[in-house]
Amino acid sequence: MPYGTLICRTATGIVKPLPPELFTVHGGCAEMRWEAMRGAGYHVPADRFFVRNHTSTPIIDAAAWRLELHGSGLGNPRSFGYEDLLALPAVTRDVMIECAGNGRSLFADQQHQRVSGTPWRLGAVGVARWRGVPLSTVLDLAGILPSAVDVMPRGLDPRYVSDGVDHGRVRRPVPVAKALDDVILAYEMNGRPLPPDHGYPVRLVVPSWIGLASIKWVGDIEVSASPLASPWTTAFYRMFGEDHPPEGGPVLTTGGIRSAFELPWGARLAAGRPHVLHGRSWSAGGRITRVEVSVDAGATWHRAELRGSHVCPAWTRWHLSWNPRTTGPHVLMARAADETGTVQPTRTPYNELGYLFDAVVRHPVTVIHF
Ligand SMILES: Nc1nc2c(c(=O)[nH]1)N[C@H]1C(S)=C(S)[C@@H](COP(=O)(O)O)O[C@H]1N2
Ligand SMILES: [Mo]
Repeated sequence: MPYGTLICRTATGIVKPLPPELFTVHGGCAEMRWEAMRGAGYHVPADRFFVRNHTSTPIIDAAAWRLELHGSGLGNPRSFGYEDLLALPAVTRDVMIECAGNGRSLFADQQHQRVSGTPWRLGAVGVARWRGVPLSTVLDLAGILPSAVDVMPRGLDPRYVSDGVDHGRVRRPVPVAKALDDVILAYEMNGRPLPPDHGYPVRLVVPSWIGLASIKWVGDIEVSASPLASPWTTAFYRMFGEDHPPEGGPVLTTGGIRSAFELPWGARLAAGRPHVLHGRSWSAGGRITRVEVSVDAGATWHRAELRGSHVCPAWTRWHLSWNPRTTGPHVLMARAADETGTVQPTRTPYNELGYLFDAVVRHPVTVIHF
């Protein structure tokens, strides 16, 4: 293993505790329970931030770790140690990371369609306050050339082998324009060094793009004067299926628009008294401008009250009060609109790998006698 990397040896391959009140475990991945955000503040605390690993969390010694920059797009290829990065001017930013497959299980639940991949409900998303060095700073120090077109970071976690095919280490190119724009090489999450599961010692944070682009445990970055590809831009993270070209649709970049209630799935609420329904909405396209809530499966809609700064690329909190009178099963729905005029649709077009489910989610609750 390079740089003294050890691989964590728990059943899930995840280091942090995964208590059932905070997480639903899917194999080597852990989904945040939305009720864990009730009263938790704007940022997702590290103890409940979702984990999406292709293999398992590596334990890396920051003192021995190096970030190698190499490739035909650099005039001054070089490497950086952890302390070198800490010494460079830092930026701090609230950024959401969301898996492209977030909401995947809803293709089956709501649209009766079969898709493959981790069956996330809506908890493969989180906002944290990230601190680190702009990727552009490091690329400038490595003498990025005008001819550079793609920048490909690669993780130090084990090679990803699926169905007997070795895809190598997790990596995915980002075009130079995005890499120089707002990408961060982050070493802190919510004011503390990154936890092992979230990329310690250093990960990329790529605002507004699907979570995969935010490569964890980055060990090297290739900067190339010719276009780069990886299985994560050819075999995965494209739209496949009947309505898409045989080689797949365009490589996925930005995420979608979604909403979630800070309630358990199947929550029980007492009849005859007011409840405040809390939730969050987000869109990679821009600020959230409106959220409507339905408590009767979409028959009528009410404007929710938005709270705080309506930032992008993070989320907006909202609430609405509800006084349920009739007992029995109810369906709650939240529908967000963003500043570009995009509104959550009632259906998401099918794709085989179940990416970017953006339709309004039908959240079941039961109203009980109190
Ligand atoms: N090296 C590496 N980086 C990675 C991954 C991985 O398995 N290995 N998973 C990606 C995916 S698909 C997502 S959604 C995000 C999840 O980040 P998190 O585990 O910190 O929530 O990390 C991305 N970066
Ligand atoms: Mo992901």
